[in-house]
Amino acid sequence: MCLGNVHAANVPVGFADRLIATGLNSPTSMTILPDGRVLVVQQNGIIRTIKNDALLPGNFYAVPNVDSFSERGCLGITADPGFATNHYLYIYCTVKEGATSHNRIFRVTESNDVAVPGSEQLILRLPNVPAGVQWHMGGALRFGPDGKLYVAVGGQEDLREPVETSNSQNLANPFGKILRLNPDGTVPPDNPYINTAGAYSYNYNLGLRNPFAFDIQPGTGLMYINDVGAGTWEEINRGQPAVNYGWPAYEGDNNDPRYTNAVFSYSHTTGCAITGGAFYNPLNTQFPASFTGKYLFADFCNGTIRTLDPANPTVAADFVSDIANPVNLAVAADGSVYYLARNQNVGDSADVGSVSKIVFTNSQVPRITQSPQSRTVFLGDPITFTVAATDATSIQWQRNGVAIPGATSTSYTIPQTTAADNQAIYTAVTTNSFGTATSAPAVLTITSNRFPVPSITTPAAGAGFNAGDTVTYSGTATDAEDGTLPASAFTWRIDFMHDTHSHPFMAETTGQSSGSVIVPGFEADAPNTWFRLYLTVKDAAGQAETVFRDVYPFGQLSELNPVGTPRNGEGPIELNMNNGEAAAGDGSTISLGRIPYAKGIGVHAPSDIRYDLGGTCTGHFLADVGIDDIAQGAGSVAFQVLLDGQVAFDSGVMRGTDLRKTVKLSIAGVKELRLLVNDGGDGNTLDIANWAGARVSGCPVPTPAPPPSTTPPTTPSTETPNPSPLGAGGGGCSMRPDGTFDPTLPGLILAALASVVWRRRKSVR
Ligand SMILES: [Ca+2]
Ligand SMILES: [Ca+2]
Ligand SMILES: [Ca+2]
Repeated sequence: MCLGNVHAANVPVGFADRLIATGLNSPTSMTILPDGRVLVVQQNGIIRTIKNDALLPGNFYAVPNVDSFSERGCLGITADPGFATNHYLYIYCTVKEGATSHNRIFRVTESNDVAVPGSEQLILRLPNVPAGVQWHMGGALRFGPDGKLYVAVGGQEDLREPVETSNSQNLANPFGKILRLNPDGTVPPDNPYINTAGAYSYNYNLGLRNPFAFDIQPGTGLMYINDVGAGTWEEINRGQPAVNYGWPAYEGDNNDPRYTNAVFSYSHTTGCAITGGAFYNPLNTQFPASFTGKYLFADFCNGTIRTLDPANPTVAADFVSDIANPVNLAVAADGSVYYLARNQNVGDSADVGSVSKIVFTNSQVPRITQSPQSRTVFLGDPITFTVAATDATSIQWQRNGVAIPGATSTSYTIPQTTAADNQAIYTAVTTNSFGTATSAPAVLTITSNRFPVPSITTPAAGAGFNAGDTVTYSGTATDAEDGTLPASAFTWRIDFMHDTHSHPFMAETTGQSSGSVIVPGFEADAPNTWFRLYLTVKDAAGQAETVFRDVYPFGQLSELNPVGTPRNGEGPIELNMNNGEAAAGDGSTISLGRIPYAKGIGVHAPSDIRYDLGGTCTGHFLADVGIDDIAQGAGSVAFQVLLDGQVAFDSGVMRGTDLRKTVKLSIAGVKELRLLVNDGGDGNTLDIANWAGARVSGCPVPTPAPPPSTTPPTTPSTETPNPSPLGAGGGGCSMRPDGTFDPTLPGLILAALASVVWRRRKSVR
């Protein structure tokens, strides 16, 4: 198991980030008790106790019959305001009941750091999760100053339904709402919709998509709700009774008087999923006074905690960065701030969740932002340790506590390891005029056991899929000591990827060298989506190696032959790269708002491309459009999509500084797809435009187009060590791409949070 890759977050001068607990399996939420104990909820229903900042062995509670498929599971916890005397805790979980599942709020009673056996009391059972829905469960719980229990419930729809039929706009159900209930589960008689015919009587407001977190400010009762967006905007909404926040009519601000705008929202150029939220109003203030009363919120994708001032919520201030997938925040009574991180860019285990806390030390010694990692290497191979620190004026590496002469830079390399290096401990001591800070120790393990060599056979590199397909995966593994490894050595996992984050699709499956999985009867409703298949093999000595393969949906435009010769403003159009300059194949990875796209069409205005779809497709044309980041904010273009000669999409003038726009058009029965880009009316300097992630869905499997002059960027072979942070694991945690791999892709993020929408394809299954 690989637990080592938690690194310190980047905190401001005077603060410190302290790792409290590791090895948590997909944690989702936590609550801090008045005495400082922390209860951490895992998605699988296991709840753990942290006491005196140490993770206790054993469970606080194991919730029975939890359904933790995809985003379902245990998602929220809060303590009763009278916890000191009644010891009540309220928990939100998806629970199986026969063939159906539903979310429920229940209560357990704590005693001696565990839940009293048999103390579980059902508070409120929500209606069944609609059949097949896997995302947007919500789950956060908080008590208000009125003594009522507030519950955030997700829309429980995977797709963006029409307003008229959406759950979030339907008062008859609890989905996409904040609920308000008495702690015993009865309905408060002053609830806002209590006299509305047909309304679900617990509803407090409506029009939310996936309110994954919210908090209520001590003293003022101000409620801020974090609503995870679909493709463009993350919102913080002020929680009020009988207010409609507008999903799915709108995402982000609008001028429609029926809906209430967020108090603060941010686009997907600065994040992708708003997660934890907490007001800084602790019993004992520890942080500087400027923090008091601020709202702290986290973003899963960009790894930040920022602060928002409720008195002036137009701009958020930076606070903490470089957290690996924060999912939850909580303020302790002593004024420190705890956060849960998933850390799942490691890629080979779900057991890598961690709890850390941020404290104010008022110290100005250097801050270690990344400690060297423990590593296992083969005898004689080189090894490099690295450290990152801020405000350090010098660095000195130590081996077993003794300074290494000349080792004074941020990295330290042993060109050829020897047996004497086994179990040596390496640290980096950083110094400035205020004092020193020493990194966490890294242990070097020297092995004469060769790493196993996994290889994915199917899907083959370049293979695609359609919704409803049965996809077979298989692989082989050899090992220098063990020979061919048996099926028991294999572990498979599949993530569904979107932009720079991912969703779990197939959980880790051990013990088979091949298997199959059915791609559900949905078609991706967003560009830049694919599946990533991981194969991890372990040799007899337990040494593991992981490889992965990306598998894209069929219908990528880069695999379709255009009709005739496309028009392009500089050189030929480019496949799976931006236009670059006039030469064929000289582009780089398509990038919009720093999001990379492995697929798509790169053009330069003016451009005109036509495709013959033959009238046989039933799905959509999907693309993200914008000027490539390579233009560094320059350029101006307008995109148009013509379907059988009719303008179906017109972006208007888009400049290099504008956000990308997502195009989704029905192409049922459409014969000709035509993609036009003009120069925006001001000439075509740096008009490097992308049809990023462009593809057509619901089409017969296309005939691949041979792209002789526009081969994709060179990909490392399966024998090449992964240069990305993915490969930075400790002993037994290295990972390499198998087949197609874009070395510019950032570390993947395993998300339990949907910010992508799928469309269920009614015609399949
Ligand atoms: Ca071996
Ligand atoms: Ca070019
Ligand atoms: Ca222009």
